[in-house]
Amino acid sequence: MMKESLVKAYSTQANAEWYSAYLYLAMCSHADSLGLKGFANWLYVQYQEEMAHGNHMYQYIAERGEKAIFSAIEKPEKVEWASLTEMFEQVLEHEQKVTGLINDIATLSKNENDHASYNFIQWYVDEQVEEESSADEILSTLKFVKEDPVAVYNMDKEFQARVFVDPFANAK
Ligand code: OFO
Repeated sequence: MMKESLVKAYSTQANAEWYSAYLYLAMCSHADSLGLKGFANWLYVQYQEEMAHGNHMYQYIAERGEKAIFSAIEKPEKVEWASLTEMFEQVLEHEQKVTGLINDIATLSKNENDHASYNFIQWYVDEQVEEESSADEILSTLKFVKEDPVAVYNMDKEFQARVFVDPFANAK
């Protein structure tokens, strides 16, 4: 059993994770339309990770014997980006925003004296450090090379190797 405030907060966050997935899928589609298969692949893996984050949160609510609250998933605020730099600026900004949401949930879980939820959310706290760091690294590289075509080509090749690994595979 969970307090109502936590059921609401975790349901809202599951929705936010699924929205993140949707946003990255829109970015994937944009990269694909530019012929950047590696960037598209990187963003598709990002989409898969966000779906897993949302699903895992949903499963946690169910495991605690509660019913998740469902609401509409917003459409991505953008489907076109003027440059890769602009796109990755949005990735970083988005992840920073999500970090704030996760921190709020950690604080709420603690204030509600729900140690299981506080423990559960720590995985997401750590994940956000990694998410911000990888977005920042890509953004810095894009800025450094000023989107030089050869550098972008090499990045694109490198990003083709990224594969989705279900972070919760052992938890099922
Ligand atoms: Fe769910 O990790 Fe990004 O947002």
